[in-house]
Parts: sequence; C-alpha cells; structure tokens
Amino acid sequence: MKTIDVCLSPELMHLYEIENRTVVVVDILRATSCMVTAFAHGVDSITPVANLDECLKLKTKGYVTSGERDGKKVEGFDKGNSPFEYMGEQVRGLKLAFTTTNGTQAIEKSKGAKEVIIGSFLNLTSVVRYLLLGENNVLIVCAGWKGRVNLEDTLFAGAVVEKLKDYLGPDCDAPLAAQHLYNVAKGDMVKFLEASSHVKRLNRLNIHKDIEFCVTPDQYKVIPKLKNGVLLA
Ligand code: 3SL
Repeated sequence: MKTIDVCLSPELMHLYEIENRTVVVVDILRATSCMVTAFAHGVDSITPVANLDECLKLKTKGYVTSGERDGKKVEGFDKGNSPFEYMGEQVRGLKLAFTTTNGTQAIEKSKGAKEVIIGSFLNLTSVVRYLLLGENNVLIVCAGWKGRVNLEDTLFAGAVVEKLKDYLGPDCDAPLAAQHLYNVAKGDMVKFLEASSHVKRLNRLNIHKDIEFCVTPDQYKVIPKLKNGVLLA
C-alpha cells in the first residue's frame, strides 16, 4: 500500500525524505489557491521565487510580478495575492513571477522531491485522483505561517487523507490528526476557521471574500506541476 504523510510546517521538512515522493504544496490562504485559479484562467506559467528582488528582476524580462508580504501587495508589484486578481481574459497567456510570505517558501523547500504539485480546495478532487493513480508515496507540505502550523492547510491535508483512506496508509500521526480535524470542520469550514490566526489577520486587512472562495472545493480541474523550477498546468 502506498503511504501518505503530512508535514505541518516547512520547518519540519528536514524530517522527511522527499526524493521518492510526490509532494503536494498547499497554502490555502492564499498562495496556492491563487496559483490554481490563475492556471484555470489560462496563465502560461508561474515562476515561484523566494524573495522580492528576484521577483522584480524577472519583471525586466517580461514577467508579471505577483504576490504579497504579510498579506499586503508589494509596492511596485503588478498583482497581489487574491484569487480574484487571477481571473478572466486579462490573465490568459501571462508569465507570472510569484513570491509570497509562506507559499513560495514551501515550494522552494520541496524542490528536491520526485515531483511537486500544487494543491488547494479549488482543485481538491483532481489532486486526489492524481495521487490515487500515481505510483509514489505522498507528502503534503503545509505552508503554515512563518514556520508555525495553521488550521486551513491542515484541513486540506485532512481532506486528502480522508478521501484516500482506503488506498493510502498514514505514515505517522500527522495525517490522522489532520483527518480528524477535517472531519470536525467539513460541515462549515468558513465558520470553523473564524478563530484561526490567518483568517483574523486577513479580516484585519479587510480581506473577506477570498476566505470563502478559497475553501470552496472543486472549482477547477487544473493541477499545477513544478518542472525545472517553473509551475506549468
Ligand atoms: O503566505 C502566503 O503565501 C500567503 O498566501 C499569505 S496571504 O494570504 O497572502 O496573507
């Protein structure tokens, strides 16, 4: 039986061997939800980068600079980190250079994996099918917040574990904990997340509608996959 594990924070990555695994990077609020939305609306590629300078350098090569720091759009950047900025005809064909506080850092730390895909509730069923049909053991890497654990990424991990429970065995207790949490929260994830640190942070920035959208399952079928450091659909 294939196995599934959950890394609850990128700070714990050193505990996992990733060379032979499919890694699913998740940052529900909001980096990986933006990426999935952008590909669903026809962006050409997303180059995830860890720092702002690197991102701005890519602007000179025709990339659209995208992302945030501490939830806020970065001065001089073209786009922020709301999925609603990555919808519609205007994003079709764009090459995005993307940097965020946690999501792109988690991608960076996952680069040694056999393969890296991007997960969110928006493409949940596609991700589950992909993992089911694939040959590799699975590690879900939760982006968290500055090294700390968060609820929303753990809920996504739990949803995947729950949906694959008859096919993939848990490697340790983190997948079981995530699965239990998801089963408690799944009836109303928006309500469940009201007490979470990042929802409070986003509310302070007056960001409300992104939250509900980002926990809505199966809006899109696309699975972004990392190839030579670039995400492609
Ligand atoms: O940290 C990240 O990658 C972001 O998704 C955080 S925020 O939702 O834009 O604040």
